[in-house]
Amino acid sequence: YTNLSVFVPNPENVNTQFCPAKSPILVGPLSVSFQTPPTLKRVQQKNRYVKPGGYFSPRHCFGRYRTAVIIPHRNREAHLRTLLYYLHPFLQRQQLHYALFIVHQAGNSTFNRAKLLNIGVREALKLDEWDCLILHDVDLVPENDYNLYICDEEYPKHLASAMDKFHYSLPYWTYFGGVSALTPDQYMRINGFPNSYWGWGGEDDDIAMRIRLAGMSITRTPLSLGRYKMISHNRDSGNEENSKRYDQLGNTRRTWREDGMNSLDFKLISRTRAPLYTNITVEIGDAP
Ligand code: UDH
Repeated sequence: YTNLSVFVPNPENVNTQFCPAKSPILVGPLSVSFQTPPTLKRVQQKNRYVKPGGYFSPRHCFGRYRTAVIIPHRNREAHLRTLLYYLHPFLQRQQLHYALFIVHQAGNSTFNRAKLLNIGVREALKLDEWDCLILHDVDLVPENDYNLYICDEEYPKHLASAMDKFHYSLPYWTYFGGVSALTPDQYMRINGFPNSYWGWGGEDDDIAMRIRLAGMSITRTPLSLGRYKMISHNRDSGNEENSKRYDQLGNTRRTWREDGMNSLDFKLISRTRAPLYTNITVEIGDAP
């Protein structure tokens, strides 16, 4: 990790012009189906311009946007392979400079999605300058590549506005779960995500509240484009429902300034460049 930035201009790239503002190679609606998950080798073969660590730069023009996709993960290898299979080509068609970061929670303590995302942001920002941070569940596959993985300069953006499990509409008006996009500046303005939601639920509503408390609004991909298929699964062991979440949400306006990026504490076990993503394995402690 001495030479941190991978975004040097592609030496094969004779054209130093910026990519067009609108990628000409988007296809719109995609057909997504979950049968046997592909092997990593197959995903690699289909994405031969992806560099170690899951980095990509467009080959025939200079990408306008640098996007880091951060995925919280534990024990969902088959979902991860499926997501990689669909997401790499999707991002390449959007002509982004991008990289994928998998933040892997080590051990068997209670899962903590939001804390893993904070860690992913901290580590990704050490490696490169990013215009946009995409916080992405492992089991959600986008169904339309006009749903651009770039940030809105003014407000945090919710990308998974129409999931199949919610009948392709929002479950409620302030919903901010699944896949979202914040600039590093927006992320820091809300002090990142809460570290204190252990187990399933509540952290996405806390984030939505932070956005409002920091004086911003939520913007969204239109429902016609923000369509996602969820790979169906049962609730994971180690990610039981967080029964404290309603109490916690009642306190967010008092806690958000102290609980977040400025109180983030974890132990980095390893950071490695796998062929299709950067893997960050961490110990994050356990619920109090
Ligand atoms: N995650 C993991 N491993 C876990 C738990 C969560 O990787 O053990 C990550 C993964 O990225 C996942 C995200 O955290 O996409 C969110 O967790 P989730 O998928 O459990 O949450 P969601 O609300 O599903 O999507 C709730 C499961 C309800 C099952 C109902 C059965 N019909």
